[in-house]
Amino acid sequence: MDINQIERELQTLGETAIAALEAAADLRELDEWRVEYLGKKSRLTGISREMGQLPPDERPVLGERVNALRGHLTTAFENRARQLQQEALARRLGAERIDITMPGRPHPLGAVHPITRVIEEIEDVFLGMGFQIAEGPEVETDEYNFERLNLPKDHPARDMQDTFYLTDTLLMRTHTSPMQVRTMERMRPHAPVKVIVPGRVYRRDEDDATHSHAFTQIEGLVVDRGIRMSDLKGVLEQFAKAVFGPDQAVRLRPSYFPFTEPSAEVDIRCVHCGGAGCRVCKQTGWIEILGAGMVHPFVLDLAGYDSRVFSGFAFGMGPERIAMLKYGIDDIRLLYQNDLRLLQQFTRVVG
Ligand code: 2NM
Repeated sequence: MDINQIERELQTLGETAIAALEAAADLRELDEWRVEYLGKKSRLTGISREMGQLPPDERPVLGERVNALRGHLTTAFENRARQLQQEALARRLGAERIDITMPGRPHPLGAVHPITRVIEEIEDVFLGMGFQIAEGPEVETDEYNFERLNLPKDHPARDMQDTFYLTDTLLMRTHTSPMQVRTMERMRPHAPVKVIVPGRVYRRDEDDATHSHAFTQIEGLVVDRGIRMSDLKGVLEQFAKAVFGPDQAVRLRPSYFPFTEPSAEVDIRCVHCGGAGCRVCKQTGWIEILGAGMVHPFVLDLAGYDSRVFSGFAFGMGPERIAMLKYGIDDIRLLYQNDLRLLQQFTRVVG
């Protein structure tokens, strides 16, 4: 082996290696290249070993050539490696690119049912006036649904409410008043009561545009020393203004309920014409939305409050009716059919 021959081989080796490096298409092929041209079994390493057989004065010259080529190939390898890594990254970024101008995927949002919405709004109003909220069983006893509310078995008012009986003594509650009796019993004999009771009630009505056999009620009850009918009117006025607008007014008309005395029907200004008179209010300018009255002394006594010391007022309303007035719904059945065309109008906007 003479030095000229080796120098020629180094020359060819360099050219071949650089060409092969250019041809390496990915990081795996690049690694194979490194093993072949710079590894322990590479020709370059082989030449380094063979140099030992050359005459001593020729070794430094050739050693320098070999080192120069190794340095050159190493630099070229590193450059190619960087280039391939950048290409791989660019390919990945290209494949993963997100088009931020695309419209977002629709994310369907549930709607709050108009009855629930009205209940929650009314609850907020009464919570703001210091009321508590109580809920109770839909299956009630004859005792709590009727007897304790001054509706004995032979009372004609009991026919007013056609009842779903489950047994002789168990029934589906026809109003939420039994829960108010239960609340009084828990607070007696002298704690003040200030509570509203929302919930489902049941009556054997034929379903039509304004009646349902299952509907919702919110009843309110305040019991304390010195409660007067003007307190009732003030509370209902606050309620009417909060739910139907600050210009609202309430009007009480005499009525009859077995559990209140005196009793009243409560009107607000017509939400449709504002009081001028229209089809909705039958030209009266007023719309009935509540029943109310001073709790009958007999009901107070039965619940354990001394009616000579305590007095109270109570009222009841139908969230369905209020939802229909607020949202212009003219058939109560629309509130129970869960037709998306109605429900989607009550989607809450978030954000
Ligand atoms: C109404 C109308 C008038 C009422 C009475 C009571 C109780 F339990 F205190 F006796 N609760 N609710 C009442 C009074 C309900 O709904 C139209």
